[in-house]
Amino acid sequence: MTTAAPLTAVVTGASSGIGRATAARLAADGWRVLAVARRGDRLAHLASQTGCEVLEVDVTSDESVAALRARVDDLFGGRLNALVNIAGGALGVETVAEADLDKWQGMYDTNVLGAVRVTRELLPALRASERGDIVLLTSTAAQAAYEGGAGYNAAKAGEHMLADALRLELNGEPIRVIEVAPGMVRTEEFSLVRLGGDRAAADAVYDGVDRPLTAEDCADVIAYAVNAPHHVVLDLVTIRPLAQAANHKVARHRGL
Ligand code: 8X3
Repeated sequence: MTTAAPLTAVVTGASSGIGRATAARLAADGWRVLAVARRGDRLAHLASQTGCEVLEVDVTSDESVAALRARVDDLFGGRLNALVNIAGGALGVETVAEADLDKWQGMYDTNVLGAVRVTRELLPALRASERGDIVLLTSTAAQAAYEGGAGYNAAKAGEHMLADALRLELNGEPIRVIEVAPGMVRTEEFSLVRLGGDRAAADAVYDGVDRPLTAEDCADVIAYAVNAPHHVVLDLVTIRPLAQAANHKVARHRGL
């Protein structure tokens, strides 16, 4: 009796939050996972805890992403079943009038160009597997603007359009394009990074909210999508905590 070879995945942004949780979850589900991010110390910890293979990769660098492709060729024989694009995030909450263009550039570079760069480089390996998935982690910020959000709204809306165009371009090929758009997720770093390391401001984002989503909640949805029979495509999944009806409509309980 032959045993089917494990499915293979690359997860970007795997040093923390949703990327880390997704890499760990897919490894626990029996996938061979190459978890990539910029921070080698965190990757080493992930590897020791989960058995994921790891590689330091900067999605904003052509050279670094070419090295990722070489590693996929070595490790997986050039056949990749899932590319999970998580690297990205938000920088700042300035209004358009106060826009910090370096932050806007940074968000475009990681969320949009980073995802394009990695996807373009790994598409041959996804094709070669004949059972490919491209997951793009966008956000509800791609669906509705909010004050102070324009830079992040624009970057995530750009990534959403990347997903939609790619799905059309790959129609007829055995590659699913899956967009997962979370609302309020409490992770160790998302708000802290966005708010420049201001811990009190980061904690206030979740103040009084009953159970914001966790990184593991999002990893569950991604795992469901990539483990589903391959003719079933969750092309866009929006996930919010029960307490959040829309970006601006969040039930908060204070002092109860
Ligand atoms: C996170 C959702 O509301 O902070 O991607 O933009 S929000």
